[in-house]
Amino acid sequence: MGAVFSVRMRASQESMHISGGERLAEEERVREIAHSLIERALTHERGGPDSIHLTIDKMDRSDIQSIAALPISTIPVRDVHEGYAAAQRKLVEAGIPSAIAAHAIDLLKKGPGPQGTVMRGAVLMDVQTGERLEPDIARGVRVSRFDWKEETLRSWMDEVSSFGFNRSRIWEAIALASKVAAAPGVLAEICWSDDPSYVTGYVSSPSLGYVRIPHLKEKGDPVGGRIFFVDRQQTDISTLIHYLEKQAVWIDQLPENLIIPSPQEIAVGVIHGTDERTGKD
Ligand code: WAQ
Ligand code: MG
Repeated sequence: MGAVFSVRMRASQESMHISGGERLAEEERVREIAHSLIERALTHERGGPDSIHLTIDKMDRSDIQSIAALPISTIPVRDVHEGYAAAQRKLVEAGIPSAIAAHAIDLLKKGPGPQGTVMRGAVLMDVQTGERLEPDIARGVRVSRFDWKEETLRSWMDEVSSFGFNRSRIWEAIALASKVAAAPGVLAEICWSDDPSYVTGYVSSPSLGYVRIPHLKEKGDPVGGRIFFVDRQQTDISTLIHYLEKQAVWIDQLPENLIIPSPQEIAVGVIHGTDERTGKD
């Protein structure tokens, strides 16, 4: 067996975040994956980059943790008002105090970076106080060194393709959310894209799984981000950041019920937006 490498890309324009990507690659796939990330950086709808960073690090195979993917469900909302209400409800179900959940949704709406900008990484929010715990509030904490095992992704694709979920944007987000949900001390996550054309977001947690919400912003809005809700009684911040940034994680198991559907949900389950992640975002 060859080596495993972490392949990471970030692209920016006048130090503003444009796009990024994180993968784990078996040695023979490093070139192909690096190529697809560079293609993404050069063709992103947020704009042309003036700087692209590609970082490739060899990993120690025996240090890679294994986890299962979160199961998917979709809440059938018709517009952003229903979308925010659904996100709020799900965060409360995941144990986030109502006021903190509302504060988090407001923060993503206005842009979590300084002066309403987008961040390259995520906000860490204290679930007790709503305080921000990430060391750099312009950058945030970037989750890295995670990916699907190739054969696990292939079986996942086979099972979800009839729902239209077999798209790179979705499997990348599920991989990230699964790593985050497995972090000690993280109770839940909320996310929507900063890509102007992509309006579906999600709330996730170990008990909820990955809950898609088809409208969390209006089309054309270039603001988005991620917030991880942290219980400081369960973890210290530097241990958590080390796990999120440095601990390599394979998604190599599927959950028992991969999709948690309702007939109503299946009807709207075929997703808004048509992009494929490779190359485009
Ligand atoms: N670690 C931490 N934060 C990140 C990371 C990362 N690896 N990647 C992105 N972010 C943050 C960053 O602030 C971005 O501005 C923001 O998230 C949005 O990133 O249909 O496409 O890659 O089920 O634009 C979710 C719904 C799509 C998919 C999310 O996010 C579906 C998406 P994007
Ligand atoms: Mg984006």
